[in-house]
Amino acid sequence: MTLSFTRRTFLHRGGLAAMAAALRSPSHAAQKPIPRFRTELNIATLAQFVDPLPIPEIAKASGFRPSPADASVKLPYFRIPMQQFETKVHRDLKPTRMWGFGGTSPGPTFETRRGQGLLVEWANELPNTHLLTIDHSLHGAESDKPDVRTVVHLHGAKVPPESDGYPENWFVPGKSVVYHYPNRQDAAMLWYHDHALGINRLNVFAGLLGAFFLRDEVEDALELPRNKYEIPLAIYDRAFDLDGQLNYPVSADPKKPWTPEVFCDAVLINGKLFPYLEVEPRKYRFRILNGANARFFHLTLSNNQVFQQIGTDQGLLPAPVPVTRVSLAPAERADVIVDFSGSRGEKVILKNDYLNIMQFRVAASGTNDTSVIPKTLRPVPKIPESAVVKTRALSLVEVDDLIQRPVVMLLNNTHWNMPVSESPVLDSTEIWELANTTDDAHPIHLHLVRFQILDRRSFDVSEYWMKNHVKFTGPVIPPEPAEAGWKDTVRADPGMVTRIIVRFEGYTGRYVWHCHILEHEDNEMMRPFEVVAK
Ligand SMILES: [Cu+2]
Repeated sequence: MTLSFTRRTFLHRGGLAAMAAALRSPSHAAQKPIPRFRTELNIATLAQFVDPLPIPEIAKASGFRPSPADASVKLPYFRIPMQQFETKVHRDLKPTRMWGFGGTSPGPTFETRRGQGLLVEWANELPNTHLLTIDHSLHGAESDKPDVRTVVHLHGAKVPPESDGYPENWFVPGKSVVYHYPNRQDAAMLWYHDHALGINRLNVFAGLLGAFFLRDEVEDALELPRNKYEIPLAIYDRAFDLDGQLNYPVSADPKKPWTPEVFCDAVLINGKLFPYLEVEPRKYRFRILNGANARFFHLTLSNNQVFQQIGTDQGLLPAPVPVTRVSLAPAERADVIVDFSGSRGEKVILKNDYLNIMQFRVAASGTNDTSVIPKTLRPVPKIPESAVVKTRALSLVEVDDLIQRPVVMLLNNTHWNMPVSESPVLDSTEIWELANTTDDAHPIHLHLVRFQILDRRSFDVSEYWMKNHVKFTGPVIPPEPAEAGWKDTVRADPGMVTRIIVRFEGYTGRYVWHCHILEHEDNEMMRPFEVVAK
């Protein structure tokens, strides 16, 4: 097959429209395989706001076991099984077969504290048949691999490499692993999800994700809304067939069912379609996770009220940032406060772009609200560029075929199984310059570390390919105020160089960095990196 490094055009962005056009044309229909879409449920036919928002249970420890780091210390021990089950995503739909942790999707929420480590036994109790169509042409998902295999990664956690959920460390039904989470990091909303090589997008789409809260004394001191006034919102899109079953889109080629990105019209929040939440006329803290495979969310409130954004992926911002729109790329998190005290007796809709996704029913009266929105939250000292010992120029690349269909997505033109090329030294600081040569934004996630965004700047992509040289074409753009905190995932915009500054702290060993569009990650847009000793 001849490949070319062309940029993507609207041609395959509009893949569904092109496919529909092909189906209308008998000559094209005769040449092309019939797309294997099952009849998709039309979400617009469903009643909105008829189901209450589910709040996942808090995970419960089943006992104590010795710490792998120090046997004299006993750590809380959790056993979380991955299972298949049926659940109703909407009052008027038949139960949907899903995968989840502890029998729910999202799985149970972990409530943990800084400095108090814990052990989790992740147990694969799934059936031997996958719910969704596997693409055996993808690296790591070949036909000789078992269809059902999982490995769990705690996104945003600073953990030893053997507990990080390396994509090749998957295990099959009937097996389990025990991971150690030391929790030696600042308060933040982390999340756990599957990370198995070549089928990660399918395992997460099937439901394998959950939230993990890490608390500390700095957060405690802030008098933020808490307990029933602090609500996790895991948001992700799915498609369903007429029987209410998950319908993961596939390409028209049965030998290569992979699709470049999956965008679906049904937006689930904590596992429900169009849920509602009864709230008091007071402040609420919402911990929002974009758990989608590929969709970017742009959240607004129907009364144009502001969200006070108080935190990013890796914890509190220096000060609240008022935003009328919360933008989240896949895997990013936003910590926001919404004050409903001005909306007594009203209904406020949470929207994604112009579409309703959830309703808040504000009571006419309520109890006294003693929570506050502090003027300052937690200092985020800038990592000095003078500390940098190495700057890495790294490219984001999409390889297309001759009719500009994406074939593979790469980091720095290297495949997953090529030798490690990024080996930062423990406790050293580096700048990573992510030159995005594609037409899409890619959320880039580094395991183990937290980092800061320095800036973004547009560059001439043609010159970059022809002369291997970055010629900037625009001004330096600093991070938006709502992303100027500690991050673990950064939006690398198309045609821009995005610079991040990272200190590699915690552990030596093998980790990964990757695009968090799961379709990209499963098709080579993931690379190992190795933190080496000083
Ligand atoms: Cu990507």
